[in-house]
Amino acid sequence: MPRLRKEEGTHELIDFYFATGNEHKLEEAKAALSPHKINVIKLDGAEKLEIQHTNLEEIARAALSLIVTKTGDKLVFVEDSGLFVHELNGFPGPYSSFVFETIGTEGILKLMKDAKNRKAEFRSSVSLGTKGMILGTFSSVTEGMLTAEAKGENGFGFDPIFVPMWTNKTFGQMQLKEKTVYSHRAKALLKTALWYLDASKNKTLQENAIHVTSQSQAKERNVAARKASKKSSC
Ligand code: ITT
Repeated sequence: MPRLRKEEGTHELIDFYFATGNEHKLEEAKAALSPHKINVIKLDGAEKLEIQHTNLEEIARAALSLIVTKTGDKLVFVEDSGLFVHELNGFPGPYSSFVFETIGTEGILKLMKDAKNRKAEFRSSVSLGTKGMILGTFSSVTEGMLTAEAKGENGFGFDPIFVPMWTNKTFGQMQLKEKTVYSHRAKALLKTALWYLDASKNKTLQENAIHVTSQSQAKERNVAARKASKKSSC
C-alpha cells in the first residue's frame, strides 16, 4: 500500500506522484497539498496521453488508466483542466491546452471583443490511483470573469485574463499562495486529499476502485502501435 514516511517526531508525509508535463501545475499542486502533509513529486517518464472527450473526468480517468498499471504501489494522479467561456458555449473547455498553444489569450480576447457576457469558469478533475486501480476522481470549478485585456505576469495559460469571483485581480496578478485560495486545481486536489486521508483511515480506499481492465491495456497497446507506425512512416 502507499508509503507513509515518518519525518521528525510525529510528522508523517504521504507521497503523491503527479503525472504532468506542466511545471506550473506541479508547483500549484505542491502548494495546495503541502499543508496537508502530502508531498507532491513529479512522476518521471510517464507520458500523459489525452483522449478526446468533452468530460474532463473521463479524460483524467483515461489518462491515469494508461499510467497506473506501470507504477506499482506509488500513489499516482493526473489532473485535467480547462477554461470554459459561457458566451462561447464552453469553448475552449477540454481543448484549452491546444487553443492556448494556437490562438493564446489574445485569440480568446479577440473572440470575446464584443461579448456582453464575460462569465467564464475554470474546471479541474483529478484522478488518483495505485497498483492498477483508479481509486477515485474528484472535480472542482472556479467561476469568474474574463478581462478585456491581459493583466499580470504570474502563472501560466489563461491566468492573465481570468478574474475569479470575489476578487478584482486576475490569476496572473496573484502570487502562487493567493491563487491557491481560489484555484479550481487546488480545490479538486484538496477534495482528493481529504477523501484519501479519510478513506485510508477507514480502510475504504478500494470501495469504489476501478480495476484497470484488459480493455484499457488493449487501448494502450493500440496507442503504442499507432505511435510505432507513425514513426516508421516518417
Ligand atoms: P498536463 O496535461 O501535462 O498535466 P497541460 O498543461 O497540457 O499539462 P491540461 O491538459 O489540463 O494540462 O490543459 C489545461 C490547459 O488549460 C492549460 O494548458 C492552460 O492553457 C489551461 N488552464 C488550465 N488550468 C489553468 C490555470 O490554472 N491557469 C491558466 N490556464 C489554465
